[in-house]
Amino acid sequence: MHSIIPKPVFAVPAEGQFALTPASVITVDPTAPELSAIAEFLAARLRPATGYPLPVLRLVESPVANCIALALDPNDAPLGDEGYDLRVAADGVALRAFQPAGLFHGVQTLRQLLPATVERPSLQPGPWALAAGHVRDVPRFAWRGVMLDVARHFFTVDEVKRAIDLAATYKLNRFHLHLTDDQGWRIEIKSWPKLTAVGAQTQVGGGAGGYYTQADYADIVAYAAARYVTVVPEIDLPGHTNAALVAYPALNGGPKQPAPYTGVEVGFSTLDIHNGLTYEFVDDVIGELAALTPGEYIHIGGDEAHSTAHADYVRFIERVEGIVQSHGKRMVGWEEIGQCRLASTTLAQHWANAHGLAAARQGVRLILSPATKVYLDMKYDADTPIGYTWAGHISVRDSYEWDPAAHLPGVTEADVLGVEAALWTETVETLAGIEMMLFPRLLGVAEIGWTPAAARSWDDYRPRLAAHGPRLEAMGVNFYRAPEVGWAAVEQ
Ligand code: TNX
Repeated sequence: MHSIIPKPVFAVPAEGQFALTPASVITVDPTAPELSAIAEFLAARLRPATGYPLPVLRLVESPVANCIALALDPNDAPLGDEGYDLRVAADGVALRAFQPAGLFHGVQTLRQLLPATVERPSLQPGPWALAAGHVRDVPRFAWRGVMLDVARHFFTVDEVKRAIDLAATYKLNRFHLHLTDDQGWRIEIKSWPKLTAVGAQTQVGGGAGGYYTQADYADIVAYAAARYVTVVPEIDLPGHTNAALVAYPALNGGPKQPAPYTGVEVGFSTLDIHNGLTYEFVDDVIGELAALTPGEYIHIGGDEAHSTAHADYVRFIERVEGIVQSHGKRMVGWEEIGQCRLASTTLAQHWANAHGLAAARQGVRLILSPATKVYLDMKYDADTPIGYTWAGHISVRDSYEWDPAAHLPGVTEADVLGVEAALWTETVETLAGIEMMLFPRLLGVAEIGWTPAAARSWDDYRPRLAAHGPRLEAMGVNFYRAPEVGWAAVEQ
C-alpha cells in the first residue's frame, strides 16, 4: 500500500492480508453490464502469472469468502465519475465506485497491491497476497492526458494500443493523437482520399509513413474506451499542413505546388485562409472525424502558424471553432488560439508561451503541457540517445516537481482542467523509443494529474517510483533507468 502510483488521496493499511488462491472468484453485479467487462479485464491481467482460473461470476449477493467483489454504489456520489473505494480484508476484496470508470481505476490500484511479478506474461510461483487496508481515492484533475505524435513518425495500431494500455494503468484518461503534420497525414478521410493516398506516404527521414483507415481508428477508439480513456484526435491547422497541401495544392495559399517534406522544421506551411474551398475541406475533415469520435473533443492544432498573417489566423480559428461546434464537439487548440475570441466551452493547451493566459482571461480552461516539464521528447540528460533539448533536459525529478495550479502566473487551479504529457516524434522511430521517453516520466505526470499537490513531494515519490522498476520490467516496458531514482532490484 506504500508504493501506489498515482498516490491515493487516502490509504490506511490494516492487519493481515488477502491471499488469491486457485479457488478465488471475481463477482459483479449482474444488473450493470459494464462491470463484467471491467472484471474480465482484471481477470485477464491476473490469469497468466497466477495460473488461476479466476472466473467472473454475475451474482446479486457475493459469496462471503475468497472473492473480489466489484459493485457500483449509487449512494456514494462523493466518489464522482472516477473515484473508487477499495477494501482488502483477509476474507475478501470489495471494490466500489459511483461510476464504472472509478471501478476501472480501482482495478489499477488492486494490481499494484499484488507482487510485481503478477504483471509477467507467464506462470510465476507466487504466493499472491494483497496487504489488507482501505483506499478511498478521487482524482484532482478531470483531464489527465498523454499525446502521441504519429505524424512525424507513423506507429501501428498495435503500438498505439500498447501506449494507451500503459497510460490507463496509471489512471490517465485522455489519449491525444496528433494525426497530421507537415510530414504526413495519418487518418483516412473518405471525401478527400488523396490526403492518405498521397499525404501519408512520407515521414521524417524519408521512411514509408502510413495511416489509419477509419476502421483502424475506430478500433483504437474502442480499445481506449474499454480502458475509460477518451481519444482526442488532432488535425493541426492552419499551419503544419504541408502533407495536406501536397495532396491538394488548391488549398495552398502560395503559387507553387508544395513538395513532400521529411525534415523537422516547423512554421512554413499554411492553408489558404481566403479560399472558400479551405472551409469545405475543414468541414469535411472535422465532420468525418467527429462522426468516428465518441469523445467530446476535436483538437485543431493552431500552433506555430508562422506563415499565416495574424489577422488571417484569428479569422480562421474563430471560423473553425464554429465548424467544430456544428459537429457537436468542443474545440481544443494549442494556446496560440488565446489570441482569438473563444467560446467558454473551448479548451486551450499551454505549451510554451503567454497566449494560454489570454485564453484563461476569457474563461477558457487550460490543459497544461509546459514544454520544460512534460514535453517528453526532451532528453532526460546528455546521455539520452534520442530526443530534443530545445526546452532543456527534463530529468525524472524535473517532470515531477511542479504544480499545474502554480505554474503560470495569473492562472489558478480553477482555470486548469488538467495536465497532459506530449511525445513529439521527430527523433522517435520505434515503440521501444516511445517507451523509453514516456517511462518512467509519465508516471510522475499521472500523479500530478491525480494526487493533491499537498500530498506530493519528490522525497516521497522517489522510493515509490523505485519500487515500480520491477513492475515496469514485468510489463516489459523499455523504461529509462534514470540513476536519480535508485531502482529496486528485480525479483527472479
Ligand atoms: C513544438 S508544441 C511543436 C511541435 C514540435 C515540438 C518538438 C507545439 C504545439 N509544436 O511541432 O514537434 O515542438 O519538441
